[in-house]
Amino acid sequence: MKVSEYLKQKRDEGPLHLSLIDPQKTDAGEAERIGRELMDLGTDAFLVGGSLGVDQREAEEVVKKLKSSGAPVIIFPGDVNNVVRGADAILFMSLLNSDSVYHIIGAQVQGAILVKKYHLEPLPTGYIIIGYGGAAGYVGRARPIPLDQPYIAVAYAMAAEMLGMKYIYLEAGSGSPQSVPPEIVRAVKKNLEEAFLIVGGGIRTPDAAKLIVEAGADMIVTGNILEKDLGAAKDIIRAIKRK
Ligand code: 1GP
Repeated sequence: MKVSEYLKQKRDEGPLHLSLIDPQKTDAGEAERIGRELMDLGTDAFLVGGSLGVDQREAEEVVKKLKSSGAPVIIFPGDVNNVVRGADAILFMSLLNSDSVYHIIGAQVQGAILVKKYHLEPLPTGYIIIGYGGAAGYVGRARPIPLDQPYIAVAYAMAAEMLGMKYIYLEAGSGSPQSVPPEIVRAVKKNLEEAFLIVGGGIRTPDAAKLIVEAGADMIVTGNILEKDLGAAKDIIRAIKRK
């Protein structure tokens, strides 16, 4: 089954949890262990990627180990060096609020040939950085949307969907002190037709995760917390699946 079909089916059942593994921080052995545990905890898919220092060979190993868990593995590229063999799909994304043409369309032009060559299913994604932004915001030369300006985020998300993007990713930045405010999630969701709404960055507690899915997120992404505390990840997954 295509990953896009799988995500659609899952969305009909309720909000999804995506586990982000950064190959620069987590080696293949650890990815295999964490991957198995996360599957038992009910995660729906794995994202693999990072903003800095991703080694292609290591990333390929991480992908391979996560694949053995049985859940779809989706590349979440910080740059072209994240496009590796063996994954099922890729968030083929444009960092819409970047000031750099490279992050809006340059890297995608570089990566498209590899995506085809490696038989990765492209999931067309508008990536929008909100507030803190973290490494993704810094490296991607983003002009992050202020937390008190939901309508700027809405306008970006609408433009992305009108351009044909099927996934809208609101990113607060990995390790952000504050996750994307539910008011922004709600305003964006209200103005989308069919696109999936993905929200990530700084989600560390079940309450924060619950507020974000109640505001309309179809999928939430957690990264940091998985490396620090799988117990917390379990509570987050439970909280959103109970909705
Ligand atoms: C970052 O949205 C993801 O791209 C996840 O962020 O590491 O803060 O969970 P955290």
